[in-house]
Amino acid sequence: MNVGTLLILPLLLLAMVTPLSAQSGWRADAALVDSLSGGEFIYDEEAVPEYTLPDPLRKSDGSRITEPEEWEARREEILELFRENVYGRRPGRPDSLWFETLEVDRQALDGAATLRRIAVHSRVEDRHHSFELLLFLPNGVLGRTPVFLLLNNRPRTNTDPTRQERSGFWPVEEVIDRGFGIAAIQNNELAPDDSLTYRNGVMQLFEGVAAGERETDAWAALAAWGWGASRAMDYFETDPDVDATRVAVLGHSRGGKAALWAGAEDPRFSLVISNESGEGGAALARRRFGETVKRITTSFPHWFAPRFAEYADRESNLPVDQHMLIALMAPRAVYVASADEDLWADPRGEFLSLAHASPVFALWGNAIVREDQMPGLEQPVHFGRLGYHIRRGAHNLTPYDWMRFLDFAEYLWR
Ligand code: GTR
Repeated sequence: MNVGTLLILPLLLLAMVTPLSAQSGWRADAALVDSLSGGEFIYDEEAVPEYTLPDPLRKSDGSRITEPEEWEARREEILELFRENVYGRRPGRPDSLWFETLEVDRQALDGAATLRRIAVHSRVEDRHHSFELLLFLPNGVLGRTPVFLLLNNRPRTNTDPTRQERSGFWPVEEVIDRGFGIAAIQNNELAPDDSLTYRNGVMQLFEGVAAGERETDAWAALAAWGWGASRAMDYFETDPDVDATRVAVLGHSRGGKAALWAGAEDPRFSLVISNESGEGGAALARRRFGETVKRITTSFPHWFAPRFAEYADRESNLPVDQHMLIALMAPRAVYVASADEDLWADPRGEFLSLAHASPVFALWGNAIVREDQMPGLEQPVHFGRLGYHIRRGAHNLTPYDWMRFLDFAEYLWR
């Protein structure tokens, strides 16, 4: 960028203020945008290229579906496109799967909850894999309890079952207080988050010791983390205290991308929550705002099927965009959350995905979400089975976000 452009940028941003704020309750903060826009990445609405999104309701034969009964076949087409081009193909349940109770503490949180630590074991041929599932359920509840399952992409100290360390990333006490169960798995136990070692987890269970080139549609870390979520769901279905028909899967950032793909691959999750998942998650790739396909497949090649990297700088050639990932959840429920300083994740692109997924949910009578309905800061909205908020502050998963997810679940389920 030359000096002239740099000088003119703040003026351009000022000019943007009126039309954009009239259009939506939120716009990128001008000062922040100004400080970020010197590099190769797009941080201002004016620079977003024109794009046309693929229509989630138009089948590959060119016809357009209008009835809920037609969705399943179209959904299968979209799922295949995402497997082939973005996340890869993950295996199903292993030959043998069993659960071992490592600990039960009926007096956790001073008697307010029961803690279970479960080892989830899998065997394929002579290979074995296991990972741990943490679950707190409120005590004194009649009947089964809905559960929020976090795919933890942060260090294990964020999900400390002893509660000596408390983190807003997994606010057990607050969630139990509101009568919900809360669970977590550690992504690293399924696939280490590292491009050299990511195959040393559950991929080894299915493939043996990793060797050689990967297929263009091979599964990768995001799919492996989501596979773990499905095995956790297998456990929930066996636990008489859990309401397996009301399990929400959620994650933050890379964990949010994995949660969305987990919900797409496994329709048993009745609520799917993305917190600031950005590129490869809720944000529309064609906007090229903040992180891009090129950047993410260069920094994190181990998250996606190898084919995805071929769309670097060619986003408009993708047969899908991320609104179709959200649409795969229909007619279940989806909540998307953004943060105003997290421009790397493209808050507006995350909201627009939800809006452009809404015509699919409308097959069941859900409201259509319009582009101009993006709410202002900390004004959560529930559009039927779709929910959204944008929080003040930086890239993180906080108790504020959790409480809004619980509000949405109460509105859906109570
Ligand atoms: C970033 C990455 C994002 C997001 C984030 C995170 O470095 O570019 O896509 O996933 O990490 O997981 O916090």
